[in-house]
Amino acid sequence: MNLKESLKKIKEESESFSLNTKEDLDKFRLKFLVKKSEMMELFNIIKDLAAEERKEAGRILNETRNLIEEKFKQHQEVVLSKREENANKEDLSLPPLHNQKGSRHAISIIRNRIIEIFSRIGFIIEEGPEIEDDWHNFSALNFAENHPARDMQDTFFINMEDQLALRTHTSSVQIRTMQTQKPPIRILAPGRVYRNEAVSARANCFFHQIEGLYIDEKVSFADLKQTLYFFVKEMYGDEIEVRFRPSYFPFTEPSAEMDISCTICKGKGCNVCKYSGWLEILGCGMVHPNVLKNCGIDPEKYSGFAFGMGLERQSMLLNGVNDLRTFFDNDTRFLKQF
Ligand code: 2NM
Repeated sequence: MNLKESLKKIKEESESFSLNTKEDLDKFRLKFLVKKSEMMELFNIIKDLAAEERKEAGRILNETRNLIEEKFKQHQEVVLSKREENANKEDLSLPPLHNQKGSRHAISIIRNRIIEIFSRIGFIIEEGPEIEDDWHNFSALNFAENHPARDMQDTFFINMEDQLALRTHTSSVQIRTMQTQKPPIRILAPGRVYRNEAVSARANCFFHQIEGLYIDEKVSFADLKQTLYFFVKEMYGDEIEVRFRPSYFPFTEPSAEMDISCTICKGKGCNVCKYSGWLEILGCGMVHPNVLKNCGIDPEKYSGFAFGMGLERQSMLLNGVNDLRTFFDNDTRFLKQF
């Protein structure tokens, strides 16, 4: 086969060669462009040719090599720019990165914080069932037979025959504890409670409470005030101001509500405290003698105080959340802020 025919064959092969990937380019280069390739080996023929033939042979060799080189360069540019484009796209075939860390729920954080503060002064945790009977949820707590809270409108009953309902507060846990333990009693009852209410930014059909109870000989209202002072200073800071307002609960007498100076405006007046400078944060009082009696504790010998607070409300005040429903929408963009 003479040089012309060999070059023609190589030219045809190179023209039908598809050059779409990096691998194609590598194969092409090995076949036509490296020193030991079929194409380049042909240049060795020149030295064996007669002097008058060399010029023409060199010309057609160079012409073919240039054509092949040109094709290679053009396709290389296209393939490389395509690779760059793809490098900027996400590669869906790669294994996932395991960096989706969860976080503790805002309500758990506030509950743990409150428990930690009270545990420093000797309170321990008690828990009880979420489905309660009428006696533990209402009667033992000195609710009158016709009290409106016993109404279907306020309470989720699940069995009318046995008067079983979802607990409306965790006070039923305190009742169970007083029935089974002897004073001194110093407990916290954290848990979920249920109320048949229209859902809004400030009310939900379930929420979370922590209630506290302290029973011993000679426990006074001064003990209650000092304990709760300690709690709010630890919780909201030393500068916080406190006031008590008289209130009413069936299970305590006297009863009070505790306010703190507004955490947003520091008492100057803003729309969070409705321009009063104060925020209501918990209810409290001295345990009613009837409640002690109902649980087999002698009210002549023992007295005690109790208090209760909503966890959603505490978290809203501390973190500036303005709609309590967001705690349970389970939108991770909200949850991971805490
Ligand atoms: C509150 C406010 C005031 C309370 C009373 C009792 C019990 F069982 F000892 F009588 N437990 N919790 C209590 C008192 C709860 O929540 C706003």
